[in-house]
Amino acid sequence: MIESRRYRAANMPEALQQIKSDLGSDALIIHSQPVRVGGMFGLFSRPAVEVRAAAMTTEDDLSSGSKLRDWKPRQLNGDETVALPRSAPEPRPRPSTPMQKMQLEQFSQQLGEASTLLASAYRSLQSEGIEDRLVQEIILQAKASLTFESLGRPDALQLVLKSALLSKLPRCRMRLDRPPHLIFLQGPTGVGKTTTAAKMVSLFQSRGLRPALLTTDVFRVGAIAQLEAYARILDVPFTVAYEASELARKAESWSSYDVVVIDSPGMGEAQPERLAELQGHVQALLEPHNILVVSATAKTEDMLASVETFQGMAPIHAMVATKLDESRHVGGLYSVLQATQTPLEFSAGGQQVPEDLTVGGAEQLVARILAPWLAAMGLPSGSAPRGSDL
Ligand SMILES: Nc1nc2c(ncn2[C@@H]2O[C@H](COP(=O)(O)OP(=O)(O)OP(=O)(O)O)[C@@H](O)[C@H]2O)c(=O)[nH]1
Ligand SMILES: [Mg+2]
Repeated sequence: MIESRRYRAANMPEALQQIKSDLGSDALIIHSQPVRVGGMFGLFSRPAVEVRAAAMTTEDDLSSGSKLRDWKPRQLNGDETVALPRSAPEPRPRPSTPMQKMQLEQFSQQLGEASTLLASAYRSLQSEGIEDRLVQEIILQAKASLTFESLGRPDALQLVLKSALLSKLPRCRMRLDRPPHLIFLQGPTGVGKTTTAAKMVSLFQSRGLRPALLTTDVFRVGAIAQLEAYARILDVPFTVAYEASELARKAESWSSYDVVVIDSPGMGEAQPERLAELQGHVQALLEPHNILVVSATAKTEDMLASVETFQGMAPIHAMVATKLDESRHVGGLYSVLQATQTPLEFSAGGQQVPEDLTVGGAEQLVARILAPWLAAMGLPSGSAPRGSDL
């Protein structure tokens, strides 16, 4: 006959000593788990260990004054019960049929394959530069979407990973045929604001809209001439505003245009006067759509710092990511979009005006993030555009 009992002790050696003296040295440990004892409302409790042990006994053992029959709960340190009263015998599991055994084996094999796949995806997303906590969330979300049949299938995991990645980014609401009237491009120096302004104007033209170009960059040598040259090539009106009231007046005088794209000088934390001026410009305008331009080649912390700096001046409604053609990993950009919950409204993947600009770009971003993992799995990368594909 098998006897099983539960013991609770301060630590494992103490529990083993109890078991040995109660059940003898042939006793088997069936299960052990750390527990907490004492305390109030879950606070100040002490760690302990709970162990279930079993041993073979004979009727003789029970009748002839064996250790088992004499067994009683014992106290440790005067107040802690170290061994629990004898519990009811464990219900015996019904023997499995051959079919059930086969199903169990298949299931555990599928589970094993699924965890290997999930671990490889985890590593890949990490090395693409996605922040650790976010990778964990994405992998868990993808895992929860897998069905029994799809466990262990890389093609199925690809789909759920893609939708988990996309679900964490806010939706792009930019419509090329119905853009906001005033689009105000802002951002650090050299990220591609002026080039993007020209590309945008060209995109709006291609949809039959009447756009106009305006700049507040009166600081950088050659800035006015740069945008003026684009305006001439694209054949759109162009003007410069030197201060807030002039900006407001000129923007208003262009109310008959479908969309006015406003360029601004590059700036950052180190130029508080320019930032204050930018704030004045935003406040002077009637409902400008503020877009932060970031370079995908920048470090994650720098992109986050930019969002913080510009958001401190005026609300940021969306982002444009530039230089996607030059960035090897885009997980940092993904993490920033996710952390700040800012929609990606345009993506630029090259210097060509107007070719290298597309609306949105979250899908392409996700495709690029997944591309190395898909390649490792031997799956076609679908749409993993780079450079001028964007
Ligand atoms: N490779 C690549 N280069 C780009 C992209 N967008 C802009 N550039 C280049 O980046 C450089 C700077 O672009 P600008 O548009 O002048 O940048 P900016 O933000 O207006 O710069 P400042 O006005 O000085 O702050 C130029 O050489 C552009 O051709 C892009 O998507 N990919
Ligand atoms: Mg510029």
